[in-house]
Amino acid sequence: MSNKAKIIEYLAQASTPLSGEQLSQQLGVSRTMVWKYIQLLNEEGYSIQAIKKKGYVLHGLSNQLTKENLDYYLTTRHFAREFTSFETCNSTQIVANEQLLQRDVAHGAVFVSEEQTAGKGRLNRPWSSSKGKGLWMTWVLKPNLLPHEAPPITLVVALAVAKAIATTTGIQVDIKWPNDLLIDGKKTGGILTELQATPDKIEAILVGIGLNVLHESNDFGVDLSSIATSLQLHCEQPVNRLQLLAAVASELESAVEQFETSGFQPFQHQWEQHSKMIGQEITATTVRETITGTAVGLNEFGALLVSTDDGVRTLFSGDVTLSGKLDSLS
Ligand code: BTX
Repeated sequence: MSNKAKIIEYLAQASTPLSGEQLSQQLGVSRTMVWKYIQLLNEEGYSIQAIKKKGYVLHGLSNQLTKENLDYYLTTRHFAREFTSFETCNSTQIVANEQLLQRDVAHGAVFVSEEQTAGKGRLNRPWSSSKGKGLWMTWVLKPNLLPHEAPPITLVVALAVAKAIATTTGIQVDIKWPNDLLIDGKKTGGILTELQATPDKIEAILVGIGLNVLHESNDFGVDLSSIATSLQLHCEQPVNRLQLLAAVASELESAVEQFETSGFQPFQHQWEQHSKMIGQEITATTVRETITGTAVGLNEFGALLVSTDDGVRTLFSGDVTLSGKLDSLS
């Protein structure tokens, strides 16, 4: 752990101000060095106040997406240990793909950007990724799976992200098949999974996760204001993006491990419980057709089962609209 990270840890644990003398003894560096570290931490976005004759007090943890800030929260063995962040990029999916072509990227590596200028959703739909407001991230997975076993990974990831959101903010998001995270019917997150494989082997799965975290209502443009929401709009406490990112890393690490060993079956029931769409009338649009019926559950491969007048249909991909709700939910 770096000296700066140690200072944050000592200050976060202290119930009274810590003097420069106390910190210099704990770290084994001079008081001038302690003062310099405090300046740097404040520049990085932490809020550390120096109270005369008493010492330093930590008021706020930084929301800046740096490796050092993340390390403070990270508990994983592998996930997010390889961490690359950008102030801006076109799309973290594109960046991750470029990196994979150039070097050996680790399983569980993550690429994060404060802003994306060409963020994308499924079928190349645009994904709005405003600066400093969200978590726009791509995880590189190299799981021990065969290509045909990979498709339910989107649902496994959705569940893991929902759990991370619940532990960090207390918000119970609703999961809409196959890749949306909703609060009160509005989208707060989306997942884009891109598989790189030969018929015999998965080279990598790029899991793009877009989470609207810190947006105020007027941060969404006209197109999105009626269909999108953010976590902060539903949480009374300030939401810390780094804490959320670390929680996502931790949930993803254990979920992917379990998926590799046991397949989708252990997630099936949990997923059905998390999703309000089961039992509802839906319209599903696939590249081939539009189907209307009742969503009755998932099968062991993560496909959606829809009861229609012609019997139960099995959907492997598509966009779902809950009947009576806006098209934009898809
Ligand atoms: P999707 O195709 O299910 O959703 C895209 C649709 O969602 C858009 O057509 C638009 O209606 C709506 N939308 C766009 N931006 C937002 C937003 N910020 N909040 C709510 N709704 C929105 C979902 O695709 C998958 C999104 C993955 C995004 C991540 S971010 C990191 C990574 N990099 C990248 O380029 N994409 C992924």
